[in-house]
Amino acid sequence: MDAVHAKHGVPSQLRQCHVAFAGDYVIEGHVPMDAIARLLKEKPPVVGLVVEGMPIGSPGMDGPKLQHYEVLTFDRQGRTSVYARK
Ligand SMILES: [Cu+2]
Repeated sequence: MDAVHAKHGVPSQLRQCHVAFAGDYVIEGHVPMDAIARLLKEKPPVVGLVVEGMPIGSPGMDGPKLQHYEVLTFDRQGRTSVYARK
């Protein structure tokens, strides 16, 4: 996994348990589809999107109590910015 992350420019502190690719973007962690669709439409100059941790209520993380979480964009330097709040 580390090699995959390094190859695609994902800063080490943002690496999650799941990684996916959408177009030229890296999707780290449990990122919802609507955020990915928006990313592919808007094409911001970032490496990709990340959801840190494993929030309950994010895709693939069903649970009794929804947890609010943020979808962040990130760049190669590890700078993040909030892209969506869930
Ligand atoms: Cu996970």
